[in-house]
Formats: sequence, C-alpha cells, structure tokens
Amino acid sequence: MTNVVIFGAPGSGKGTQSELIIKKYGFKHFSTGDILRKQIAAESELGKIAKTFIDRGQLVTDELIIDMIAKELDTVKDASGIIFDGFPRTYAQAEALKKILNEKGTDVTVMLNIQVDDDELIKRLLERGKVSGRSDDNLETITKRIQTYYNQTAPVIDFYQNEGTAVDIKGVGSIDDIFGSIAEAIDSKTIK
Ligand code: B4P
Repeated sequence: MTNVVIFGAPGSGKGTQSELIIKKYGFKHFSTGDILRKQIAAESELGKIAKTFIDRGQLVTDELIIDMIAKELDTVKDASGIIFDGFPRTYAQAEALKKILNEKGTDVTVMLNIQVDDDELIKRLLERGKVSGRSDDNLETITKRIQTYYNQTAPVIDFYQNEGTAVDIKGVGSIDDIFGSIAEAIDSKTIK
C-alpha cells in the first residue's frame, strides 16, 4: 500500500494537489481539515471543541486528532493507497501515524514537503476567504496559522528527513507543473 503524506504551510496547496493525486492514482483521501469542518457543520462534540481552536489559528489537540485518524483508518478496507492531507501537523502526530501504520504492517511511503513563501500563502488564503466562507480565512487568523505552522508543524520535516521519505516540492507556479513534480516524487518512491 502506498501512503502519501502531503505536507506544507496553510494555503500551500495540499487540498488542491490531493484532488489531482486522487484522479491519477485513485488513492483514498484523509484530510483532517475536511473531517473537522464536517464535524463543525454537524455540531458534534468534537466539532464544537475543534471550532474553538480553528477560529484562533491554533491546532486541535494531538489526542483528539490521533484518535480521529485511528478511527478513520479502521474503516479502510482494500485501498491501493492513502493520502494524508494536513496530518501529521506535529512531531507527536508523526510518531503516532508511524505506530498506527506499523501495526498494520505498513509505513509512510513518501512525504511531499510543498514549499511556498509567506507572502504567497497570505495572498492565496485571503483570496480563498472571499469565496470559502471559512471562519479561519481572514488576515488575523491566517497570520496566527502561519506562526503555528513554524512553531509546531515545521519540526515534522525533520521527522521525515530522518526516515528518508521527505521530498521537497516547489509549490509556486502552475498547479499542473507542481503536480508534475509530485507525480514524479510518488513514482520514484513506488516504481522500482
Ligand atoms: P486545512 O484544512 O488542512 O487547510 P489549509 O492548510 O488551510 O489549506 P491547504 O494547504 O489544503 O490549501 P489549498 O489547497 O486549499 O486546515 C484547517 C485547520 O484545521 C488548521 O488551521 C487546524 O486548526 C485544523 N487542523 C487540520 N488538521 C489538523 C491536525 N492534523 N492537527 C491539528 N489541527 C488540525 O490552497 C489554498 C488556496 O490556494 C486555494 O484557494 C487554492 O485554489 C490556491 N492555490 C493552490 N495551489 C495554487 C497555485 N499553485 N497557485 C496559485 N494558487 C493556488
């Protein structure tokens, strides 16, 4: 099974590129952001807690996220691959994902580290905010989300560099060109 971690700062294009990966490879998509937004819309207990963090530009606690992902993974039957989009976002989440996958006899195949500078991230998220209706796509929250990324999420890069699975992807340019680099990275780790 191919397990792809799609990684990057908020607005780096993880969701956008995940859709193209699904189209080409048919992998199953786990987006922690999407799952949380569904929980918020459903006004579940998890959704209510998650909203307080998301609206402040903070990460939802590791415990809630790891539990949520473990449950989602238990529902997967015969998938040829999985895309983890927006997860792991902390070092502890990366360790937990490794443990869960190892217990299933598998591991992360490739981590795609999408790199985009802060000015471009802010520009994209403000633009998305005009149509997304997302409560976290405003300048104040975007700025906090980017800070949270550097403080808590960037260390995840070290984790995958040590594992030997991290591949840097230039995330600025046309969506198709970026996808070209992503497909090359996935193929280089899967086609022997
Ligand atoms: P997410 O939903 O994961 O969202 P994101 O990081 O904001 O966006 P993404 O990188 O997917 O960008 P997109 O493709 O849309 O997280 C939301 C919140 O949920 C987090 O802040 C956190 O609070 C919580 N959360 C989620 N996972 C968590 C976890 N594991 N632990 C704890 N908390 C968690 O692209 C953005 C925009 O750019 C789009 O409008 C797109 O059209 C545009 N774009 C994309 N590629 C482009 C390109 N090449 N050129 C120009 N524009 C481009």
